[in-house]
Amino acid sequence: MSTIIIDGKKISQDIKDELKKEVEELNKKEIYPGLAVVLVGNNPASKVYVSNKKKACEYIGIRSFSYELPEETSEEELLNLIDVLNKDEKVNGILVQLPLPKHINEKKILLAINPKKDVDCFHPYNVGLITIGDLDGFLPCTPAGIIELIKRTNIDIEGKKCVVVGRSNIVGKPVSLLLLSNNGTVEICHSRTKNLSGICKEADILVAAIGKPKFITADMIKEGAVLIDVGINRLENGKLCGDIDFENCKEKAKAITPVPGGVGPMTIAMLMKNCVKAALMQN
Ligand code: BQF
Repeated sequence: MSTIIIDGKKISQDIKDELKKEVEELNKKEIYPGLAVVLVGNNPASKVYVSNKKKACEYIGIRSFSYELPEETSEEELLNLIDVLNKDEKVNGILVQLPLPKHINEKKILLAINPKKDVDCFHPYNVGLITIGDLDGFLPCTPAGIIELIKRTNIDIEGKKCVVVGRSNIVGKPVSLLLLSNNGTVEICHSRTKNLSGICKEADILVAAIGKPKFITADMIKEGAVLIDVGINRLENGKLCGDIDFENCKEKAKAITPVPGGVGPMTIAMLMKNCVKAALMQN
């Protein structure tokens, strides 16, 4: 059997086309979804991500309001902007691009965003809803994108042994919760895990969100495993590579996501989905 290369670019395009139609219908009812995109500083990767998000808004027909603030912006200034956006009825979703400059307390900023406009699903209230298994509100973008990739490839999660490598608040922890809500049996591994290799080798579904290029090698995976690569690492030659050694693992896997063009585009598509949901909830 040949390996399925999970085409995140194609699947995200399908989702964006579905959303485009939905927004056309909303427009007929005079509902115009709007997203505020806030970027502080000059992180080159953040600039690319923000540009990807604005382009997706434009494609779908979501209004985007862009705020590009200098690196020296104070925490108070940013909090003031969030306060204005929280009160602005044209703004259904507020996205503050992470990471923020070191002099700004990220936690304080995320707490200030109105949970009803928290399209990244980073506010503790929304994280709490995910934790108690209430998936009716916003879903965290990268984790939701991963679930969508798996489902749209017709892979069952129920009863499967899912191993998540990485425990970040943005990916590792929330994707574990979503896999659990989908009746997966979930094990979370991290830098202090003993026998990481042995645990990975038991996974039917392996999610790699470590941040180390080609960390997962063929000897660490089970024959026929589904491999989801969240890593975006830039190599010295300028090329992007994932946390999974793609060439080395792909023969052994049942399905695998590429980098780029796997999970990344899905993150954007699910953000757009949250924006449309925000507009619906607020109207
Ligand atoms: C692709 C992100 C780490 C930290 C903060 C498409 C994106 C990436 C890759 C993208 C990411 C990663 C985003 C591809 C947004 C995903 O073709 O493979 C899109 O724009 N992402 C972010 O906003 O913040 C991050 C990763």
